[in-house]
Amino acid sequence: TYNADDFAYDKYHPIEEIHAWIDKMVQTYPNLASSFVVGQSYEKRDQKGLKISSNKAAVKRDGTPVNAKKAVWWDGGTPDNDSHTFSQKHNFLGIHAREWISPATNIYIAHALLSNYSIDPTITHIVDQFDYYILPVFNVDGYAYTWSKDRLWRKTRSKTSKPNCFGADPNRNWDYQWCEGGASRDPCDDIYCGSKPFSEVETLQVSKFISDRKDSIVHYINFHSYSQLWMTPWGYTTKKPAQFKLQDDGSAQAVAALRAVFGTQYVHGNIGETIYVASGNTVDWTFGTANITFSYAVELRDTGKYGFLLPENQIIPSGQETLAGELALLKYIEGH
Ligand code: ING
Ligand code: ZN
Repeated sequence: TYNADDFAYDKYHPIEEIHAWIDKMVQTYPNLASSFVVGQSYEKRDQKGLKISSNKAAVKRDGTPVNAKKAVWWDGGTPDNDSHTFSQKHNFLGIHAREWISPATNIYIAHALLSNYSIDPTITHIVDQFDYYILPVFNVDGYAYTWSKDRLWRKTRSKTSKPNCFGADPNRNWDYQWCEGGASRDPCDDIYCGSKPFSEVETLQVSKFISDRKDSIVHYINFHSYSQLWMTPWGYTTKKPAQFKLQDDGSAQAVAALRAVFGTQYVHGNIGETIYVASGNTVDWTFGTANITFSYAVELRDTGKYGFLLPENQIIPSGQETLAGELALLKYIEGH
């Protein structure tokens, strides 16, 4: 019944359609696209992603070849697709899987890279320069649940020690300064850190996938919504790492390019000071443990008017401006 030929980039899609879209990209762009499965979720859905890789060798600006091609990872809400937790510093309630603009933006950007390769010189160059691992929906069970039962669900869907409370926050479950500030030990909370680091199969599997490739991955982005922020470690503390300026200068490039498209304003800075302290998060681990210097957490549109329920007519504009921001950041990373 569902035909991926007709994929509507200006609509939100359930998980089955997103996975069918990945297959369609592989069929349509066989020289560039392949799919990968990180593993199965708690409820046995695939954590399925799209890899974009051209056959051309990466070259430096002076034309000399780069020995081993570096890679980039993007995902839609570590957990989910979310955007929510302003519960600590701001008083919004947040639930990741509800952040539907994150997968939609990943899909828009991936399709832009594939469909403009060999047409647009900037995109052709940046696709030749890096391999891309894109996991549009990280928290597949939570995302499915936002379609079937509770539009504002954030967490995974695993059983906990409390019979009526389900799931852990996939952005508090990572094994780096786990369950310190800005995380909860109560399974009923939205920022529940889980029973132990990587208690959730979804975070464990992504961490292994990344560890296996950590020497090649130079850039990681974890998309959330909402608040319009472009952030870097640390999240577990308000302190900044020694490489903060190197990281945040990339955010500044991204935010300026993003704003030039429609005037949308993003704020950039370290997670702990820009949004709130949140320990056990994804990018603290990708930076602190996997040593991926260019690790970013981005909160997409908007600033609260619609929040998680961002209207579909903002999907393409959000995709266009975020693509511009990301292309500027990739160019910056390429030069460093
Ligand atoms: N916001 C993020 C959250 O998990 C965040 C903010 C991002 C914290 C990255 C730490 C690291 O609370 C949403 N909306 O989920
Ligand atoms: Zn989120």
